[in-house]
Amino acid sequence: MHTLSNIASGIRTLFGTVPGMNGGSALGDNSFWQRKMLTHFTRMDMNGDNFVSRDDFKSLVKSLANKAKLSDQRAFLMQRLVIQLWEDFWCCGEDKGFEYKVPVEEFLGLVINLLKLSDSKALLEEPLSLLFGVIDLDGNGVVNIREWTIYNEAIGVSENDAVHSFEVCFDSKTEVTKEDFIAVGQAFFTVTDERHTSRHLWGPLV
Ligand SMILES: [Ca+2]
Ligand SMILES: [Ca+2]
Repeated sequence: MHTLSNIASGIRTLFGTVPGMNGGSALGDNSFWQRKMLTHFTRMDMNGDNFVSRDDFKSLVKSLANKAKLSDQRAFLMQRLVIQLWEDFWCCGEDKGFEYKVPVEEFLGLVINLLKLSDSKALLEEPLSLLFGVIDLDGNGVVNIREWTIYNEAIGVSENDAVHSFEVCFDSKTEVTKEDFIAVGQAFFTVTDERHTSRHLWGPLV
C-alpha cells in the first residue's frame, strides 16, 4: 500500500520540488494535492495491483460495456479512446510496450512536469476530453447522472458518492457538457485549495 509520506519523498528524490500555484509552495510537498492525485491513480488502477497499465483501461471498458450493455461498436470506439488516453497521456506519447505499468510516483511526476509548462491547462484538455468520451456512454455529447453513476461504479465509487460528486462538481446540472467536465478536471489537477469543490470529482479522497 502506498502512503503519502513515502510517495512524497520518492517524488522529491526523482523530480525535486515544483513551484506550485499556492503562494509558491511546491506541489510535490502539498499533501492535499498528492491525495487528489493518488485518488485519481487509485480509481484508474482497476485491478488494484498499485500500477496503472493498459490492462486497467481495457478492464474499464469491459466493465462499462457490461454495466451499460453497450453495443460492440460503442465498446470498440471506447476501447480506442482509452488506448489513446493510455498512450498519449499516461505514457507521454512514448511507446513503452504493451506490458508497461505506471507506478504512482511516475504518475505524480508526470503531472508535476506537465504543470510546470506554461500551457499546462491546454495540455490537460486532451486527456480530459478523451475521458469524457468514455464517461459519455451513449456518445450524445453530454453526461447525465446515469452515465456518471455507471462510470463511478466501474471505478469503485459508490452510487451515493457518485450522486454527491455530480451535484457538487457540476452545480446540480442535469447534463454535463465536455466543457463543464474539462473545467472541473483542470481544477482537480491544479487547485491546491481544499475548499474547492473539484476535489470530489473522483469520489472521496483516498
Ligand atoms: Ca493496475
Ligand atoms: Ca451521454
